[in-house]
Amino acid sequence: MVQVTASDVIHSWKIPAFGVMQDGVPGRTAALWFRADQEGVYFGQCSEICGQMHAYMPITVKVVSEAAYAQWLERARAGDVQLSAAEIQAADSPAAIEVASND
Ligand SMILES: [Cu+2]
Repeated sequence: MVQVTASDVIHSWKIPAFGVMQDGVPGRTAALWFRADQEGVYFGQCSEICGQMHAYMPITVKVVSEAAYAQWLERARAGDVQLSAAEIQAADSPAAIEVASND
């Protein structure tokens, strides 16, 4: 489940590969859910013409295995929420990113 809100104007959180879109409204919290069947990096974009910086509001969802999530959660609880250099490099490498499609 994903909770969506905004702090300035109305935005719209959309990930086409998951078939979800939810407005983010200041002062309110909305929720949506989706089922991700494949690991990978999924991209979206704010889908509300929200202002001058609208074109610079990409959305990224990284779907990982339960084991990888548990490992990340353990590190986050210890205060290590920064990506390692290896993770950043892996994310920048086209071979390491499986971009999902709507197929
Ligand atoms: Cu926006």
